[in-house]
Order: sequence, then structure tokens, then C-alpha cells
Amino acid sequence: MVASPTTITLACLRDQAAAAARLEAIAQRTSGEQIIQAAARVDAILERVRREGDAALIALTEEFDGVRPEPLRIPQQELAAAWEQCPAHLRRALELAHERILAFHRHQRPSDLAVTGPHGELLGRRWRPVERAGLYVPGGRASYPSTVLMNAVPAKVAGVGRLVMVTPPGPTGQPNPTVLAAAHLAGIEEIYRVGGAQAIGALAYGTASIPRVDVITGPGNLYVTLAKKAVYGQVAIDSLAGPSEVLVIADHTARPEQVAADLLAQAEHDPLAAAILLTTSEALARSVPAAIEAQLSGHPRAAITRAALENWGLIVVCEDLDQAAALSDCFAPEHLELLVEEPEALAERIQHAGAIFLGPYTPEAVGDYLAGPNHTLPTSGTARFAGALSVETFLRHTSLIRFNRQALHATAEAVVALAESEGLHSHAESVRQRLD
Ligand code: HSO
Ligand code: ZN
Repeated sequence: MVASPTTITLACLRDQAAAAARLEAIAQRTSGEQIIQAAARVDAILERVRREGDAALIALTEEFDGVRPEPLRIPQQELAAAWEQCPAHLRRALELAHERILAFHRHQRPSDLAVTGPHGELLGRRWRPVERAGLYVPGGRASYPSTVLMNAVPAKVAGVGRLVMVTPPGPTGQPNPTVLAAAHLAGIEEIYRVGGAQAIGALAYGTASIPRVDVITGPGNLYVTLAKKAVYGQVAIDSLAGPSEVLVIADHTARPEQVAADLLAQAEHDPLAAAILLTTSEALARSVPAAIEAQLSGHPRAAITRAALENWGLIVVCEDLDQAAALSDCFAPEHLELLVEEPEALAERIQHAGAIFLGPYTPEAVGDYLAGPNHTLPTSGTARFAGALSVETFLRHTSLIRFNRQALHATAEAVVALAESEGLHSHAESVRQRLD
């Protein structure tokens, strides 16, 4: 145990078993009683949207957001005006981010497959975009223009025909103006002022105003996430996003101020955000808490940030980088920063992470905004089986099969044998009917 010189009770562990247990508790931080209660409320909201359509959206928005969302759809000229009114330096920043995200996602377009089988038959796979996609953008504290770009760009690159965005109105009735500006830049024309579980219900079932979509993406609070989970199957969803997390692996070459800033950059998102440091340097482990404290003084989001660090902050001193990599893999972090002498070599040893940021010049923030890869990443250990939001999220593939006479004759006996073994007479007959 290394004593923390700060008011922040960053648990600082040396004991690897204790560290693993603490990491497990951090990974589980959002499961519990609260979810069961929220899920029941979400079901009631979804049912109401399904029954009452637009009337439910208007009534629920008045109830939860305190404004009547009329008109429900934001007029086109308001989107253009939001772009015009956006300060020039911010417009340039959005344009740079948009360009870079677009360029990277264009490389993601998958190729169709056309394979020739042993008898000259065609076996293929063809990608097509979904017809309609729904993009959820949160309001309030987590209303991020960058998230608009990260969701809209892959949908556009995929070639989605109709892109519908929903976002809750602020107290004035207007959503966040920079969110609207980013939507305009990304070419989104259809935006409705509705948020929460009711917005997810509208996208899943359709109402008189809002079309039913094929896939819903975008982060949201617990209600939004539970609503996405509930409508999955009716529509596809990107993932069930939990609160954000970063895990930093650092050695003696890392600068404590930079490590502190990177941990704070995650913690400032949400009181439930997690920020973890695994280090081979005891000196670093000792100096980071003070650097955190220094950067927290006068911090505009100090309350959120402190809450996150107090509950979900952790520093672990590891024997070596292998041990750090193994602990990191157990956690399967959304964001993994490698602030070590040889980041590429360490990245090779990592199995599970949403995104890996290599070396001292790659703070997570560059990936959050404009590096190019998507910032919508698997959280809460789901990096074990999931990856970033991508162009494929908005595509689906169709198999293509064309047998010729020779291929059918060559395989007929096997098909008939399999069909008969399954007791499916007409399956066998459909092949026999085609033999000479
Ligand atoms: N780190 C967040 C994304 C974000 N950061 C948006 C700033 N704005 C979750 O990956
Ligand atoms: Zn961030």
C-alpha cells in the first residue's frame, strides 16, 4: 500500500489479488437494484409510446424535459443557422474532425466476397446498408458534438438512406447548438427534439412523425440504455454503453502530470467513470495523486471528477509489464493508454481493449475528437467480445449462391443423405427433381 498524500482516496495497491478483486468491483459498478427499478419504468414508457405515438412523446417530453417539443422536428433553417452561428474557430475544429473521421471510416468499407467453389459454383457475400438508422444524442452533461460526428459519419459512409437523429430539448426548447451545428456538418437533416426511453421507443416502433428505423446507435443514460436493450430484436442496436473508463499502463518513462491529466480526462465525464493506473514505477504511483490534486484545484468539473476518482479510481503497482498486461486484460478496458518505453511491444501482448493509445503523444483526447477511429467503444468488459462502432454497424451482408449443373450433380448424394437423416423428404426431392 502506498499512502496517498491527497484527499482523494485512490486505492493504491501492490497486492495483485486485491488489485484484481478491486478491478472486478469497478467493472461491475453499474449493476444492481437501481437497474431493476429503472427497467420497469422504461417498459412502461415504451408501452405508452407504442400505444399513443406522438402524443406520448409530447407529454413525456413536457414531463421530463419541462418543455413542449413543438414542432417535434427541428426546421431545416434552424440547423443551417446553428452552423452559421457557431464560432469560426469551432467550425474549423469540427471540419477537421469530420474530415479525419470520414477519411478513416472510408477505409473500413468491407469488400464483397465472390468465391468459386470446386465445381465452378459461385459462393458470395454482398454488403448493403440498412435503409434507416436512428442516432441518439444525449442532452445535458453528456451532449457532445463529437458524438454526433462519430455516429453520423459511419452511417453516411455505409450509405444509409435515411438518418434520423433524436435529442432532448434543453430548457429553452432548443437542443445544444453545437450538437445541431455538428449534425448540419455531417449532413443530418432530420432531427427530432425528444430524448430518453421515449425517443428510443419512437425509433423502434415508429410514430406518425418519426419513422421506425433498422438500427439505433448512440450513447445515453441508464434509461436510454435499458430502452435500447428492451427494443433489441425489433431493431438492431450498436451496443449497451456503460460509463466511460480508461486504464493507463505506465513505466518509469511516464510523466506524472500527463498521467494525472489523462486519468482526470476520463473522470470528468461522469461520477461513474473509472480511471485506473497500472504502473511498474513506485515513484510514479507516489507522485500521480499529488499531480491529480494540483490539477483539480479550480477544476470546473471538480465535483464530478472527484466523485469518480474517489469511487472508481485505482493505482496498482505491478512487478512488470506482463503482470500489468494480464490485469488489464481481466478488466478489458474501453480505453487503454500505453505510456511505456516500447508501446508497440506491449500492445502486442494485450488481448482485450476497445482502443489502445500508444506512446506519450497520444492522449485519449485525440481519439475522442479527431484521430479518426471511432470513439464509441465497448465498456464494462464488453471489449472481450465487441469492438468500436464502425461502418459495418450500418451494413448487413447477404449470402449469394449459384450452383451449376455440375456442382449440383457432384453434391446431390450428400444433400439427399443429409436431408433424409433429418427426415425432410422434400428437401431431398428438390434436389432429385433437378438430376437428369
Ligand atoms: N471519452 C468519451 C468520448 C468523448 N470524450 C466525447 C469527449 N467527448 C467516451 O469514449
Ligand atoms: Zn472523453
